[in-house]
Amino acid sequence: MFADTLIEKLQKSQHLVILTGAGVSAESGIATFRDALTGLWKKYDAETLASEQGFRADPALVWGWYEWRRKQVLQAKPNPAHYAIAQLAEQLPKVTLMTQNVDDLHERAGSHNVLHLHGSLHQPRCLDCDQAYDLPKQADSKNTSNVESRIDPPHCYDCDGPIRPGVVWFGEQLPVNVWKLAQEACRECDLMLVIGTSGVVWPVADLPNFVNKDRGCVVQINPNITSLNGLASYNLSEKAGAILPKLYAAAFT
Ligand code: BV8
Ligand code: ZN
Repeated sequence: MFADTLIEKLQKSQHLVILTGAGVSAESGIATFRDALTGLWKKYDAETLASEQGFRADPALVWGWYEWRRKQVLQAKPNPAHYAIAQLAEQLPKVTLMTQNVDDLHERAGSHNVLHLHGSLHQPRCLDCDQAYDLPKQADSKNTSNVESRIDPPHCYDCDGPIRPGVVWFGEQLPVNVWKLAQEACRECDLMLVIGTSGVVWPVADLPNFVNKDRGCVVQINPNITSLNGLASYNLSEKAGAILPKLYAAAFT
């Protein structure tokens, strides 16, 4: 099933980087970013809704979309891919897990210190003063139906500004410290697994290029071809939830 060289590299890794995208949560029933544009939102494109301009233009439309997505996440469970990733971190001396996903499924599968390159659905904050806002654990009751709907965002306790999702929108800079840590980890690692990302969004799409060509090796896990296929030394064209437990078993049991 796997090349001996790949298994050996995984077993001997002194610093493994794992970069995940929406594909790792797909088998938990979380729509990937582009698929998430259904219903009320299907006539919009992701870059419009996932932007400050989009939010300012229609806060209820954008907040409703994020509440719908947050409800999906609250009802979802980690899948075997998330658990296999958490197990790898227990087996190896150093694993840096970085994700483009705004869900908390890695954490709920037992992963720690996850670098959220594009923020999180669970850290909303004030658009005007940046003050954090505590969302109720369950998604907005008005949005219990399956029909996607507009929801007026709550307002800041301090300045009454509108509360925005705690994600990195298009046109926004990634969290500076998280980005720095991600670049450093990719430069230093001896092996990088890139799992379930289309590699179209920058600057994250550039991270595999930071891996040292002599010392490092990039492995892609994605049932589809992406822009990374040329760069990766191994392309495992399988679903993450199916192949990661097998890869873990081949290397560590
Ligand atoms: C910035 C949070 C500057 C929000 C997200 C032209 C060229 C280059 C760059 C640009 C350009 N025009 C504009 C830009 C910049 C822009 C960009 O990259 N645009 C793209 C569309 C071209 N980038 C930005 O704006 C970034 N910021 O550049 O700031 C700056 C600098 C300094 C100071 C100020 C400003 C910010 C980008 C972050 C955007 N936020 N998410 C939210 O979630 O709502 S990005 C969002 O889309 C996701 O996080 C994800 O990263 C990305 C893609 O989403 P998906 O396609 O759903 O997911 P993914 O890519 O992960 O693909 C799914 C994959 O899974 C597929 O390949 C599929 O085959 C695979 N799969 C499916 N099932 C499975 C599977 N794999 C394994 N197993 C399975 N079962
Ligand atoms: Zn405020």
